[in-house]
Amino acid sequence: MDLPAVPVIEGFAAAFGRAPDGVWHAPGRVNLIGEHTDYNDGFVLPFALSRGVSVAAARRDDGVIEVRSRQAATAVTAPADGPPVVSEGWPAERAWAAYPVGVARVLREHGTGGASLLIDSDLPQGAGLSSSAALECATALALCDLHGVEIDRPALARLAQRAENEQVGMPCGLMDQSASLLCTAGHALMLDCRSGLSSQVPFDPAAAGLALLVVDTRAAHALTGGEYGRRRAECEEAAAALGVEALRDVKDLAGALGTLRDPVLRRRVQHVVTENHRVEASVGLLRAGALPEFGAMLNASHLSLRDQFEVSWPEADAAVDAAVRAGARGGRMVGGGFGGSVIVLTPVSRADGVREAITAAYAKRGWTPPGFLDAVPSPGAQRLS
Ligand code: GAF
Repeated sequence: MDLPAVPVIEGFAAAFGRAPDGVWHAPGRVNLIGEHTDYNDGFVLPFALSRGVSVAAARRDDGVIEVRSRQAATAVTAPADGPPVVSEGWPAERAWAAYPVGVARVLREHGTGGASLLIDSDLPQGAGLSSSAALECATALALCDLHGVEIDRPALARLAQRAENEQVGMPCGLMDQSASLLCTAGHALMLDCRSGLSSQVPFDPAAAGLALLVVDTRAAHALTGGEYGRRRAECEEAAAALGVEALRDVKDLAGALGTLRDPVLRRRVQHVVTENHRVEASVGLLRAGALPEFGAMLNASHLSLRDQFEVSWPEADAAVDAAVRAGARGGRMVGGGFGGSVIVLTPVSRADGVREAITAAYAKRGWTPPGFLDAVPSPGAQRLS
C-alpha cells in the first residue's frame, strides 16, 4: 500500500513548528452490498480501499484541538469539550473540521484531550467513498493513542458514528466507521449492525478472472441534504406501523406490504427486506467462490435502490446500464445515493471495454467524464509511525 506518511509529516512540521508524535491512517470504503440497511439494524458487506485519510498529530495538554488540512485553507482551533459542533453554527469553510472536533468532543468523555492535527486525504471529494468516516476514525485512533485511552474497535466505531450523528448532525448508520476500523486486506466485512458482530469474508475477484471497478460518476454526493434523513425517518415510520423494532425484524414481507397503506413506505420496506436477503445470499456466494453469480445480486440491488428506495441518480443508472451492456457481470450504486460512485464487477478481459462504454455513454449525454479507481480490499485503520 502506498501510504502518504511523508508529506503529512513534513506538512505538520511546517504548520506547527515541531515534529508530530505519530501518524495514523484510516481508509475509505466501498460497500459490496447492503445499502440503507445499517440504520435498519440489518447487514452490510463493505471493504476498505487503499485510499483514505492520514492524520499527523501531537498531544496538547491545554484541552484545545487545533486542526489543519493539506486540502483546506482554513485552520480551526476549538475547545475539545464544547457543545455539539452543529449547534455552534460554523461557517461553510470550517465545515470539514466539524468531524475531527466532533470526535474529540465525544472522546473527551472517555478521557482523551487536546491535540494539534494535520489532515491529508487522497480520497476524491464527494465520490461517496466515506471520506468523512475515514477522517473521524483516523482522528479517533490518534486521540486515543496520544492520551493513552484504550477503546476496542467496535466500540470506537460506535463513538465515531455518534460524533457524526450528534456533533455534525448527519443521522448516518454504523457501516462506514466499522468498515474503516474493522476491515482487513483481501476481505469484505460482514457486519450485523444490530449486534455489532462481524466476520471477514474472503473477496478476491482477480482469482476468479474478475475485476471490481469503482466508477466515480462525478455527480458530487452530499448527505447533509435532507433526503438521507427522510429515508431514515420513513423506515422508522414503517417499522412503527408494523410493530417491529426495526425493519430487520420484518419476516413476512408479503404480510407487511399488505398491512402498509402508504405506497412510499411499502417501497422502502421492500428494498430494506430484500436487500438484507441479498447480503446474506452474497456472503454465501462469496464463501462458495461463486463470484460470477454475485454480479446478479449487484444488479438486483441497483434496481431496488433505483425503483424502491429512490436514491439513485442518472449518472449511476447510465454507468450500470453501459457496463452490463459491455459485458460486465453486474454493477450498482454505492453509499447513500444522490451522487457518488458505482461499482462494476467485470471479467478482466472486458474491463477496458467496460470503461470505454461508460465513458462513451457519458460523452453522448455531455456529462463530465467519469473517474476510475482501483478497488483492492485493503487493511483497516492503523498507526503508520
Ligand atoms: C451513508 C451512511 F453514512 C451509511 O451509514 C449508510 O447508511 C449508507 O449511506 C447507505 O448504505 O454512507
